[in-house]
Amino acid sequence: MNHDPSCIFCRIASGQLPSRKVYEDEQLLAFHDIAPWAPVHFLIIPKKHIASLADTTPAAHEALLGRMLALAPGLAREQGVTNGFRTLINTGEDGLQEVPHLHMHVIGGPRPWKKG
Ligand code: DGP
Repeated sequence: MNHDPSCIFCRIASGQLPSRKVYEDEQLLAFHDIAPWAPVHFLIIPKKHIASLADTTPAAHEALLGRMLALAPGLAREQGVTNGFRTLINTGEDGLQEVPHLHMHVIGGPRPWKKG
């Protein structure tokens, strides 16, 4: 499924719901987290609906996953991060994933901030 109308991040990706956008291209969207843990906290998502990292395979998703990770440092720099950042992908119920659309958190900025 490319677009799941019941998925909040699909609706953000399609512009049906607003977000504070950090980056967009044909495949990916990055936007600020609604409940930031740190001075900089944004999410990088594929526009296509993929429920979680557990729903990816190397054959089908290697390039997409690589692009998500590769975008993080430049976008973090553009958001003013100069001293390091965390990247985090929660996967599934035991992985504490709340929104069932694959997303990578990018979290940084001056500490202290809670680990989440
Ligand atoms: P996770 O636990 O990894 O599934 O984190 C989901 C994150 O998504 C959480 O940090 C809050 C954020 N979030 C949830 N709903 C919205 C929304 O409608 N807009 C934005 N910008 N972020 C959201």
